[in-house]
Amino acid sequence: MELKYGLIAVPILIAIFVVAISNGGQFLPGLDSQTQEISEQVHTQVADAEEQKVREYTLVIEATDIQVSDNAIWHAWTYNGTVPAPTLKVNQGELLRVRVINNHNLTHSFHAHLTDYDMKHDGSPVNVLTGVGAGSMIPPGGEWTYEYNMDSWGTTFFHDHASSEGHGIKDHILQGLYGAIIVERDPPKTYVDRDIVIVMGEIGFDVERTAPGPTPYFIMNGKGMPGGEHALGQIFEEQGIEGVAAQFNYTMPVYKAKVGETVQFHVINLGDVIHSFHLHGLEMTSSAVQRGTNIQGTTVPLVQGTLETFIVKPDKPAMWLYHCHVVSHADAGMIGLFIVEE
Ligand SMILES: [Cu+2]
Repeated sequence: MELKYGLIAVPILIAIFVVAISNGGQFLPGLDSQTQEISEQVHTQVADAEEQKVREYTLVIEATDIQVSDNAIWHAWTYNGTVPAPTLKVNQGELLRVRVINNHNLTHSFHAHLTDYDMKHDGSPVNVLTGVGAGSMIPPGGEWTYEYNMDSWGTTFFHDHASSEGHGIKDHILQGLYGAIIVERDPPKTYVDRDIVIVMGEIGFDVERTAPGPTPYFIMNGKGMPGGEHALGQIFEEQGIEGVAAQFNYTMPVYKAKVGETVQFHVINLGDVIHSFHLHGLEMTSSAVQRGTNIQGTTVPLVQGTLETFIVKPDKPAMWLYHCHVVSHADAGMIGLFIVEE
């Protein structure tokens, strides 16, 4: 049976491709790449007679209901209403200042995997134990402003580092409190046309099932389609290409780029189990962990709390699948599409 499903999935993806080609090379027109906007403020401050640019963001922690499938609502906890949080972009040499307001009914924090900051901005339980920056573990209704010097460049991430009675740090993170930080190097990488952030993980504990059937568990950017490729094939059989398109950025993260662009993927595992990221059909050149080398076998291994950044240069129109190569996770929902248009 499993072989049969695999054989079905391939022709279906080819069928999607043919539909797209017959449409003038435009894959499902009207679909915009998914973006998460966040406003920022930039100004210059003078400290110790040295000028430094300050980049400021505000994040609000709040309960957010997310319809993750036709039969499930995730009562998530979010920074600014999305999972993952909006990506914070900052330049090497700047001061990153993040004001975090806690509008949720539990204590939370903002803990960034960065290296040049005062301990009072750690956002971990040690702040409470030592009394240094105890407020960085933010009680309900409170706020804290975290500051970091951006000495080095690259991609990293942040997450809640609090726990509460009945909910460990695992629950606090998987409920949705995480996001990426991209530190642009000085001078900037002007050759990158597009950044795509993908955070892999498992869904939090508070998912309400509203109808029978499987619900998403393994997710990328908060999205997962139980049944994976097989489920996608069934949707195509029953509802045609429109049914497939209806899943885009609903149960399946979908990103677009143009032929000839240089696209940088930032793939992060903030789950509690190992994930791996496999992108079909494109040479992946590492710009982080394996810097400068091609990623062998086009699969990135990601243990918990790690990331890889890589560059692809698509040279022809295509619809490429990407998925966790712990393939049971792909079956359970971890699939997505990278669409390259003329
Ligand atoms: Cu996985």
